[in-house]
Amino acid sequence: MKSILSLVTALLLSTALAHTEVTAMTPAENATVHAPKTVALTLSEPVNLRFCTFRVMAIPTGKTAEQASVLALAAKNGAALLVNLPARSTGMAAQVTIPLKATLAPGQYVVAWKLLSDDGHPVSGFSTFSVK
Ligand SMILES: [Cu+2]
Repeated sequence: MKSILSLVTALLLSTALAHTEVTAMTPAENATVHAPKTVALTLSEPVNLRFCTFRVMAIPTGKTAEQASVLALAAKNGAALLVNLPARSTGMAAQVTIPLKATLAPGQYVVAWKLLSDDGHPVSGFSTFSVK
């Protein structure tokens, strides 16, 4: 029984380790910056960009950052409410640069992502920054 438990634990740990994470980003989480031209993310391992979605959007009044991230990920590529330019990237990369529309207005923004991990599981997350 004990060995089965440790096997299960080992499997759970290896599953967790296989999930791709965002390890760094610019603007940094919760940073206040002058209108950036791009958002850059560093991932814990290369992912196939074809199966990943990256979105940047102003957080609508009355919405939390998490709610805004869900809206951003559900929006069509190139939708007017997004401030990132439409992307059709393919290939493997651990460094992702998201180009933004010209001169973001002051306010709070969410960066939302949905990645396909190496093990085939989707991983989504978000970060926020403010433009002064
Ligand atoms: Cu997984």
